[in-house]
Amino acid sequence: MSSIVGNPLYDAILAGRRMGNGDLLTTADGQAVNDRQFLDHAARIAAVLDDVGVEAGDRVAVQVSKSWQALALYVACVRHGAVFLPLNTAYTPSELSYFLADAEPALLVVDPASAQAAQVLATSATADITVLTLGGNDDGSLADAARVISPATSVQTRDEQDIAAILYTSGTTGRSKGAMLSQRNLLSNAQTLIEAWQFSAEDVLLHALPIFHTHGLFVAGHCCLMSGASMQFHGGFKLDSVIADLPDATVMMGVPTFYTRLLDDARFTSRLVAHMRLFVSGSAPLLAETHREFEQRTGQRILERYGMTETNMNCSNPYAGERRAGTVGPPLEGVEVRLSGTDPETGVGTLEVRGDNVFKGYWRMPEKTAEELAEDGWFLTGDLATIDEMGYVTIVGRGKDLVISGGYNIYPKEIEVLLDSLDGIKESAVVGAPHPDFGESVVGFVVTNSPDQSPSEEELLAEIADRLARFKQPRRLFLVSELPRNTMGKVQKNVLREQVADLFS
Ligand code: MLC
Ligand code: AMP
Repeated sequence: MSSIVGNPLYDAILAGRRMGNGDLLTTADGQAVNDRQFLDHAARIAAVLDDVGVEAGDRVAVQVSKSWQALALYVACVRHGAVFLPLNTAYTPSELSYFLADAEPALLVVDPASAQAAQVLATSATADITVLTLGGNDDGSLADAARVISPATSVQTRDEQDIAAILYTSGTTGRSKGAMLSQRNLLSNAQTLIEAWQFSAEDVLLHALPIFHTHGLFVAGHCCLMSGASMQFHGGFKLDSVIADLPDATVMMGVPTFYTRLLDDARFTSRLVAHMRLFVSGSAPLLAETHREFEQRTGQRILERYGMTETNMNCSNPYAGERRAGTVGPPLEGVEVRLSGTDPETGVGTLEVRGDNVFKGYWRMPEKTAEELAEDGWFLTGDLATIDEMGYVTIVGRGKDLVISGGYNIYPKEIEVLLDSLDGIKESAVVGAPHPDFGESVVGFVVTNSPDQSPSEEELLAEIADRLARFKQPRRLFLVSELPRNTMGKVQKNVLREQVADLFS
């Protein structure tokens, strides 16, 4: 395979910034950050990385509030050749300890408020982990060090096959897997999306997604960084701030919850978004009904696309052609798709994808990698789909036991393992129930050892509260005498899903 030397990902970011007008972003509270400031800050952080002994290929685990300095930390890692490992800010210390043990980062960066807990975890880890802090207001030890250090002058050479990031994704076994993404994976997908969605230096993207996942960091972040576009950089999705900024934006990317929340607000009108050229939705299914309501209200059709942490973006409805509600469009340029195990009656099969976008495997899990990523490059997504004669892909369900709540993936197995480990619990089953705001929400069924002395729903929820990120915690737990099983003894989750189909409506 041919390789380009230099530092392809960093070079593409630099080239992208040269195309712009010098402005990178404005924060929701009005701070303007230009390209020079941003790149200088990234070079300073790169110097700090060097100073604390981070070497090319070392992992840098980051669990910090969203800020432009946190984005600069990502770019600093790319520049320095370190492997960026972002973590959801909702993860509890017990979840964090797993990632530290598995990834063995050289550096852990956390919010100042979490410094003490992080130091305890780092001290008890087998790897030698330095802890630095970075707060949402550019406070903390990393921020202080970056302010006084001289910016790095050299850029680490990287091969495009080198790993640039590891993003953890939960799995059906309950153990999170680190998806290794190379410079090539990230760069090729960013270039494809910029072309497909016609990004230019004229664009202003309203960025309200978290930057610890593919959607906010690579899809939204790279499209702007590499095209010269600028961003309205929000700390999170706050309806009032989003509505205040929309008139000056040209593009917004979001999970379906963003769009349903906007539609629930009377201030969201066609006039408000007259200046917008593109709304993109992904990470979870967008209801065809939301798509239609959106068009009726604004006159604009949402562009739905489909991706995964392991693959970046695979399919997208066309920018110029027909955007079909309920479908995720044809494969993107350079991405191949096919179905396996197709049911001849329904045409539904398991979707497989192949292309430069597909990851290099799971960190230190060769068996798991071999199960899902074939040697010839085809990756088994676990999503069930149909493909029509025009090549449009429709995701009709999931072969994997997964709940997607507000765009966050939650694997029931992880919650079941935790519930089963509690005193007095015999077994449990966790399913997703339809939810008007989050699309799906987590609900659990629990069988206790002794019905006479069983813990209450509240007690059980309290017991898991500090061991599981809030978004993964069941919104309801039902104590039942047994779980429905088929003749093979397998829990019938479809029966449980039916029982809670109207729970949140
Ligand atoms: C927050 N909470 C959630 C939640 N987000 N619960 C379930 N599901 C979620 N997604 C909880 C909080 O803990 C809190 O609980 C309450 O909900 C409100 O908290 P909040 O901080 O006010 O959250 P809110 O602003 O409502 O957040 C909702 C959201 C956010 C939709 C804005 O979850 C979000 O930004 N989601 C985007 C996820 C994303 O980027 N996914 C991309 C993955 S990449 P309580 O009870 O304490 O009040 C990927 C690949 C691809 O999938 O294709 O893109
Ligand atoms: P993650 O593991 O967080 O990267 O989430 C990837 C999963 O999100 C995919 O395997 C799909 O199940 C789901 N997903 C992403 N985009 C869409 C979409 N547009 N429609 C339906 N499901 C989606």
